[in-house]
Amino acid sequence: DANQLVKDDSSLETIVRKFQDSMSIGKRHAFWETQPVGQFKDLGDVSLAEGPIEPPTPLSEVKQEPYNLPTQYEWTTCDLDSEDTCTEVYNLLKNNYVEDDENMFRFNYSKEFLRWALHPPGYFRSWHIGVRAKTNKKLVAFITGVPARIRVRDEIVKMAEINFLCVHKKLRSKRLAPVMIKEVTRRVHLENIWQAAYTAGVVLPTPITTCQYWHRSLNPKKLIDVGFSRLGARMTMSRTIKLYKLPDSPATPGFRKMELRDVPAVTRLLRNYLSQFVVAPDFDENDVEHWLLPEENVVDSYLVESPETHEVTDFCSFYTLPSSILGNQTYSILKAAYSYYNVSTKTPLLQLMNDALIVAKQKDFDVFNALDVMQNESFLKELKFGPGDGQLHYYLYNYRMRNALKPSELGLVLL
Ligand code: MYA
Repeated sequence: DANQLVKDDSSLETIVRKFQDSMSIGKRHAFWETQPVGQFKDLGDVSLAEGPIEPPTPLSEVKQEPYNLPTQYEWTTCDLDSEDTCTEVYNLLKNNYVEDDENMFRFNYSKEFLRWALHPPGYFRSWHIGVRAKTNKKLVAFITGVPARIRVRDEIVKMAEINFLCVHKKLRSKRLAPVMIKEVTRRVHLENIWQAAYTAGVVLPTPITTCQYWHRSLNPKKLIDVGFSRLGARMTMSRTIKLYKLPDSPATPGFRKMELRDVPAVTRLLRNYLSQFVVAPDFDENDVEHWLLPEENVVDSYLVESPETHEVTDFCSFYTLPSSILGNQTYSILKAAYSYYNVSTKTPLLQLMNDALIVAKQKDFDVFNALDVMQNESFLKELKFGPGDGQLHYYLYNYRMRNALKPSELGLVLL
């Protein structure tokens, strides 16, 4: 391949990772073995029905007091509308959240992004949970949930989407994470919700599917300079730059930014599109307005409005998630766009996504990332995405799937 991504699926690494993942199936999980999740030992057991693992309990039987933390720590509910609290959360994540395997990059979610991600329609402030040190009140851990309706086959299930689990680097491996997970579970139960969806880079009991990240270089020189990718065999820098060059503006007539007035049409388009996947969100107009209406430096959405009929026929979107570059003299931030929801009915998906790459390049993103979910496989190779080394496992809590899904059967993107 011309521009090998170091975060890349070169075959030896893949073999090693697959081996490690297969070994983790036999690992003990002192916490997860106690939870209502699909267990590895049940894989392939056809006698187990699909659906909830445990029934709901009466709300009066849900534990009313928070779980106990080690005595030096206390619970806090984080109000992201408070500039100070939002800054504390931002800094905790900026310094302690997810890194790649080689510790070269760390997610750097912006404050605007965090507010957007945590304030969808019907959100509960009580699900934005922090832990502080009692002595100096420093925020040392975080976990969040937001409500969502997720369809699994033909059932619409009220769920919590769990995200931003983070324990300060100095407090790792002290079994704080299980307490945080139990506490968010308790607070979700108090709202009479009994299922959850989440993703993680680690293998836990038991993924409903395992997806792969693909990366499309927009600024190959910078990506190579910071070690995100490397020059392919028999490639020069100038040939590489030429390879990834894109037109200056989108090609599809009627391609434009989504506006508030488009919410009904986009909702119809998206609902119809998502109905083909086994697991997908059940978006209504309020959800679409929140999750897909463009917001500067958070989410971008474009659509194709037919110049003749003014019908909205196609839609594409991506969200903005920069990463800190750890230990580079020249660059400190990698600007990454992540493919979100895309729907094509008239414009071929390949052409639509090429236009998405063009606008992402115009907006100065360095790389465009996409998972192999939904119909993404149909454009990844042609549009010069390369496979990454990042695996993303999808999970459901208290909902058993009989079999794992293919990534292409999944219609859900979590942030
Ligand atoms: S995924 C992003 C997770 N965050 C990071 O990777 C940031 C960097 N890492 C950290 O901050 C820490 O390493 C974390 C673990 C906090 C991840 N999901 O306290 P420990 C299990 C679930 O000693 P630490 C995201 O945000 C691990 O297998 N479990 O470990 C979605 C072990 O259990 P077991 C995880 O390293 C989160 C136990 O924790 C994860 O200090 C979804 C060890 O605890 C993980 N990513 O802290 C959460 N990593 O012995 C589940 C480790 O059994 C939600 N563990 O193997 C479930 C649904 C809840 C709601 C239900 C409502 C009904």
